[in-house]
Amino acid sequence: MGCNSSKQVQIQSTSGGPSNSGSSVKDVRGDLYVAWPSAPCRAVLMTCGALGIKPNIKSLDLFKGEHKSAEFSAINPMTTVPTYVDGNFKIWESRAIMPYLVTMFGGPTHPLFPKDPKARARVDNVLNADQSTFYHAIVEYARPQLFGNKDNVDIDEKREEVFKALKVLDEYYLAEHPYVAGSQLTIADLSVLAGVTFTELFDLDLSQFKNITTWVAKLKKLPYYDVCNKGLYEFKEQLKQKQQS
Ligand SMILES: N[C@@H](CCC(=O)N[C@@H](CS)C(=O)NCC(=O)O)C(=O)O
Repeated sequence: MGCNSSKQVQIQSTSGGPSNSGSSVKDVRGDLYVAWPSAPCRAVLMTCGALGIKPNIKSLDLFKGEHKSAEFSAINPMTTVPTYVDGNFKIWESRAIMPYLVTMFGGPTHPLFPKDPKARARVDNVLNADQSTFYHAIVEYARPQLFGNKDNVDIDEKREEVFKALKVLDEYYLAEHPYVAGSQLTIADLSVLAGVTFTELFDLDLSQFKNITTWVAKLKKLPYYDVCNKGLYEFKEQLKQKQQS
């Protein structure tokens, strides 16, 4: 998501996040920088929700260029969210943050990121496939629609690429077992779920993918889903209002 601005912005801590799910949640160390609609950020927020933890959430508005501030650039030179900071320890890339949070706060054998080498390899397989294929196709489809230059892009072609990627998810990963990496919920599900739900901004019809739609419906019942994904639906509403005005 590109949004350039050299504006200096004071980063604020915000309320909200996984603690609003109603279940008991433990405050944990570290600052988690997020933009609420962002898929990788929602994946990390859902990981916090699944672990029942709440770091200090710091919210950035990418459309106001808050991630380009001197303060945030000094933390993460790539100026991307999510970013997690605990003292001198700074980490970005959602698929690195999620395993870190699980092992740090859930322990080395937590089922969200299983310790068994084969089970872990399957989770890593999906996380990497998400980065390179599933979410990649979704971002390529979404970006021109959100940030302009739509005229130079064949959106139908981009949509077909999304369908091609999701067909593999549907006919291989989710045909074999109820969760993307096996019989249990893992961070791979949360990562892929955040990307797949991003397509809701465009009302993309995924009904041809029966396994995906069943899996999405099941995961949307997770007790922390609503609070961790509210930013997506608020953003969708803003886009709708913009289109109508
Ligand atoms: N692969 C990264 C992607 C991070 C990313 O690109 N985040 C977007 C928000 S969805 C962002 O920070 N964009 C700001 C920019 O590119 O300037 C991850 O999974 O964390």
